[in-house]
Amino acid sequence: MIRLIFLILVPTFFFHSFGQNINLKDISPFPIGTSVRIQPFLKDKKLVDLQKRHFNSITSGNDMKMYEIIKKEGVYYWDRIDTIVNYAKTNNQRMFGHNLIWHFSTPRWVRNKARENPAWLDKFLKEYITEYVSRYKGVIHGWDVVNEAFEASGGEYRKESIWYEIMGKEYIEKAFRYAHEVDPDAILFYNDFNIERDTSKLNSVLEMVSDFKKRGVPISGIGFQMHIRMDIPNEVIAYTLKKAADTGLQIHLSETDIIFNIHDDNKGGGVERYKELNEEMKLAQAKKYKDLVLMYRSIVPKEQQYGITFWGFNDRDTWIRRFFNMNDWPCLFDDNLNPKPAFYGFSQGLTSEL
Ligand code: 9MR
Repeated sequence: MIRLIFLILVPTFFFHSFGQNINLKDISPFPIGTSVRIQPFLKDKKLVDLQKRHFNSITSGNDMKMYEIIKKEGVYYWDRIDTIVNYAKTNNQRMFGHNLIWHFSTPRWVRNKARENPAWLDKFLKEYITEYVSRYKGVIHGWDVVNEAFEASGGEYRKESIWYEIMGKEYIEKAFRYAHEVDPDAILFYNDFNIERDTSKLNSVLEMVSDFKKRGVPISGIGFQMHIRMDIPNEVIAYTLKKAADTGLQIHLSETDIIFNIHDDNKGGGVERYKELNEEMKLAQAKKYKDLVLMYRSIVPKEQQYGITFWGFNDRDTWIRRFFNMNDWPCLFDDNLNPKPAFYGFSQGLTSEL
């Protein structure tokens, strides 16, 4: 018992005393980002203050997806993007674009029209990307050009995608080429989940990347979403990061969070192994966050460190609870917007000597 109290209290005290005056962005050697849903976000002063204090890169969690932008043919809704872009400019933050093409956010009208008139889809792809990327040329620093083009596991191209169904895998390279034509300076990413743990999936992504590089398809980065669980081994993460970094491309941890419970990646719904978060779990999570940053810093060469972005930064608003209908505590800040040991672990990972 005494040993347990010691094990918990000492590191907790250490984490807290270490971190009283930390601003993440000021101690980080690379940009630190978070996603936000701009409307509820701007209404919450405490959230905005925290975001400004700790982050210098911002991603939209939802508002920049195709189904939000082109709800009807020919009608673009830019208002929310303009709001988030203004926020980024005013607060001197890097604006990251998530995402141009994703099967999941392709609106129904696009899917229907593509099935009626398959030749139209490529024209639409070009028109949509050209319109969107040119509007924010020089403003949006980098884009997730294509998101999740591979199956959840195993490494096959994702079949249930209107893009693949009609255009085959060529839609991916076309999307990169169209985006690059309009904004040659934008950093263009392929973004996916589970590539930090599923080596078959990662290998397929890397095969695609190497083919792109050989043929001059303008890809500049790989986004590891990095939605991880406590039990994903560090060795596997280190191995996959190294393989990806060996391409020489930018590496973005684009949607980072660390959960305790498990969920099915193919559909909603989770398995709640843990109903409550205890001190021991908090410290284990702090260590995992620390390990993750240390791996990023030591494995990915400095000039390829595009940054670490969190998919939301507090447990109260995390997408995990809504999306999988389960409880969890994946973020750096808790339900009351106070920093968790995870925050201090992450900070230590940013600053400790390698
Ligand atoms: O967190 C996002 C959630 O609010 C949206 O409802 C959902 C569908 O658009 O997308 C979630 O974000 C996903 C991201 O865009 C791509 N990678 C997985 C993220 C979590 O599902």
